[in-house]
Amino acid sequence: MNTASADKETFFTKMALGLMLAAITVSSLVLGVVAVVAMNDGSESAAGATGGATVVQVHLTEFAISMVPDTVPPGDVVFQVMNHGSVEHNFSLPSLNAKTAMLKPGAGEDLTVSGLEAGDVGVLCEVPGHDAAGMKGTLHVVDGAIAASASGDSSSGSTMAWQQMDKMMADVALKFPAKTQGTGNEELEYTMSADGYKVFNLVAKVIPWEVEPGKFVDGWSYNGLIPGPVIHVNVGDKVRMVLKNELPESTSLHLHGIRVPNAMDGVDPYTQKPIIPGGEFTYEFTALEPSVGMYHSHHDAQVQVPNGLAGALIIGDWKTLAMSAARGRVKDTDGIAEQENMMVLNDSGTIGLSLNGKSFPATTPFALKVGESMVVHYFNEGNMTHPMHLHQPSGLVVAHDGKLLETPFWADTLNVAPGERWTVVYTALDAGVWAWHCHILTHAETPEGMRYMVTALIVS
Ligand SMILES: [Cu+2]
Repeated sequence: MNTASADKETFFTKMALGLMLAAITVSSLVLGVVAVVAMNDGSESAAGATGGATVVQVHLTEFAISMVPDTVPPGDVVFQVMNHGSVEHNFSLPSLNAKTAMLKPGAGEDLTVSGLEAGDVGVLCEVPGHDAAGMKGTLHVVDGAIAASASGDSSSGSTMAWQQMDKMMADVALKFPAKTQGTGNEELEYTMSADGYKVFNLVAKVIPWEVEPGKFVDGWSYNGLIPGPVIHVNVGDKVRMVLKNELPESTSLHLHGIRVPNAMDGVDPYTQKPIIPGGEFTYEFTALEPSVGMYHSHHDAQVQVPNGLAGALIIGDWKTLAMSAARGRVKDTDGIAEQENMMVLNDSGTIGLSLNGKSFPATTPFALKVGESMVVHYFNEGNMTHPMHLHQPSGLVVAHDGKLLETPFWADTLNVAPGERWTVVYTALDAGVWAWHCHILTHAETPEGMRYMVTALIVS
């Protein structure tokens, strides 16, 4: 391990321990902040403007464009563009008629734009569909903005001084868990109908959703939540889901991984007509077997699902089911998990790279005591496979797509492909704050620090 990553690991641990203290008193958080600022005192010497062009580091990934800095002074700008993704991308400023060539994964190009004037400049990737999936942004050209110079004096050869980078990373990390409006995955209450159905009411509507602190996007929600509310039912239950459409376009609802009559499969126009704006549709089925399912749109789904129209539907008591599959293999003696948690993955649309509808530092941490276990259901509602990694403890994978495995297996990093569900038992062995993130590194870190698909498990 090189020194830089070792330092970062140490720092994260310090930050996270600070976080635990912060849970006890607010004043300890303040002390923690003071301590970290003191620790990063060297940051005052971060590179500033020394004349010449401003350098902006541009990172292209699926499906995001990160620019550091994204606010520059008027004048000349050199965009150092790198494709960190796994498919071809380019970087274009359409209003200025400037763009790079199509860049293969791992390729880069410097793009110089002269005489930028104050104002906002839109940027995007020109591969069809990539801007709609999230590869767009805005460069702010502001009089008096601090420039990082192309002829900068960083001894590392990097255009961003390491002190500046460390400070940015610490600033972001210290905000975790940042409070934002709205939390997905709330349990949905039902009413009993006279004919013996558990009735769940859903309303699909577009809402402002705070995906990270201060960043509001148009979220496509069920009941104002992203992910949508969690629905729990028992084997044998008669289930009725009434969906009202308040979206600007038609929709439908598919019960992914749940055994239902064909007429309830939610695939318009085959099994039903689209639910038009203002319309309503009732889905009915009997819960025949234990399942880890998801309900999501099946109409204009490549827009509606990543924009937020997805939620978890669980049939059966998985705190017991999962632990019975893990019996004798995890150090939990009472046979019932203390928690059941949802981990909904997304990478596209207006929500973008996120865990349970939030991007770090707005993600919600999880907490266990030593000896306790949690059952985690991963759901991938995005367009890419995400290798999900919990630093410690490692997990016992007990079910795939809602079916118990004949041979559960251990994994500390688990690929979750689009549409898949994996159920994992994590038992807490050692106290501490354990990072929990997607291991496609561009889904977890940027030059400004941790972002996107990162949260933590706090073990006390
Ligand atoms: Cu990922």
